[in-house]
Amino acid sequence: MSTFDPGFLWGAATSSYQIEGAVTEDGRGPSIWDTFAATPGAVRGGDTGAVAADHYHRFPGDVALMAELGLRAYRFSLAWPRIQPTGSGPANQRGLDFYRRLTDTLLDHGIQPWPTLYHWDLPQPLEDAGGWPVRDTAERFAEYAALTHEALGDRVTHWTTLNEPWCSAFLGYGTGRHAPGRREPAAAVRAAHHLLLGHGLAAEALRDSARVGITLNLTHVTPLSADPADLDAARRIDGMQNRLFLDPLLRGSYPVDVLADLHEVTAFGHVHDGDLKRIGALPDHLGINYYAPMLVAGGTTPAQSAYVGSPLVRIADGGRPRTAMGWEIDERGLLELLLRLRADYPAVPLYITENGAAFDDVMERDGVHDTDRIAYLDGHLRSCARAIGHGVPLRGYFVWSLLDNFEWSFGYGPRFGIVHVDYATQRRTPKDSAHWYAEVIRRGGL
Ligand code: PNW
Repeated sequence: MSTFDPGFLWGAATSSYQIEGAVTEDGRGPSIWDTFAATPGAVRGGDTGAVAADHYHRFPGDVALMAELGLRAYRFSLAWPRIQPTGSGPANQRGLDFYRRLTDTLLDHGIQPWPTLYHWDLPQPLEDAGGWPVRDTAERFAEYAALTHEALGDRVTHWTTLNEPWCSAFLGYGTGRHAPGRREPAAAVRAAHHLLLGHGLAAEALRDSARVGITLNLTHVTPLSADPADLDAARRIDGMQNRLFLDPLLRGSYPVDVLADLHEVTAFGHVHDGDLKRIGALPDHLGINYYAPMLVAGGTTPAQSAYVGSPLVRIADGGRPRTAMGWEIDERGLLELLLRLRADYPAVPLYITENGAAFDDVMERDGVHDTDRIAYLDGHLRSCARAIGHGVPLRGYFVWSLLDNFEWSFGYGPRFGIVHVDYATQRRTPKDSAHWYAEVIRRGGL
């Protein structure tokens, strides 16, 4: 007996800049990731998304492959600079046509399209005007959402506004490890708010005829010990990684302890009256990207980190095996996270919109024998099943990723795909995990 009900949505995920390539075709404008990847030292090996997995040209074959695997849904993102090359003004029809063809092909194969409006490829002109730290970017985002909805609304039932605003804000404007590569703590906090506001405004533009959600990268945080410094570190990291986003979205307010932690960084003067009401209109679903838990401790030497306002925290070693990203493998964190969401927040339908593991060429025998990935996915799906058994409203699961792809500042080294991509020939080969996942879907569970 499987705990997954027959309507459980089984899918796989990708994002535009990581797989499409064709960055100058059909009127696409430059995004902050084109600019960032071209900056010496920003991406390992000088890799860029200029060609990536060439999905822009190969999407019909890729969709046929999804159908062979039996996927019920495909989560992908729309490249804003294909649709509005400069980030504002009328829609570029050739850009929209690509997504019309993609969604039509998916629907022809019985696969539900799950588009995300923003997976990090901000049109460069909007960054030149200040980027997410500037309020106007949220307004531009809502306009883009409305244009896109007009063009694709007849084909799409479930929209996601943003992917992982934490990364956009704190890796993009805090540590500078992601585009646009700025290291300005106060700007990062403003960016987080304007991303949330952009979500709220976009949701208003989409909601009349569709379901609208947002995807967060959440984790389960544990203190290293019961030492007060470790407990405080755990509270802070949970605050910045989880509650800074969950609370405004699901409770309509920022967590007061996090505002206090950030007091030295910014006084939150950028939050206008009425913003939290718009942000806090409950989403129709919440997407969760989960990869690893975090074990944290209080530190003594201040360190520059993504956790703005909390320089005295450090990430401890949990002693578990790690993936090629250096992330510890522990599926118990996913179960704890899901139970915590049920306990602390209103019950909105949940979807795991990303979960998966990266290995490199050495770890994956002949590129396709990925036993470790199967073990990772199996363990995490067991956590999902247990959470459902405890009454968590989990409605679907998307593997990250369908294809090996451009892993941001790590370039093409780490491979997350259940399908291997030979970048020299663009040949796709399903790995053992793809066959295993197809069987899970066919059986409707483990
Ligand atoms: C997510 N971190 O990114 C993204 O949504 C995907 O595009 C990406 O490929 C995937 O996870 C694997 O990395 C993250 O440093 C990138 O904490 C970095 C972090 C978290 C998520």
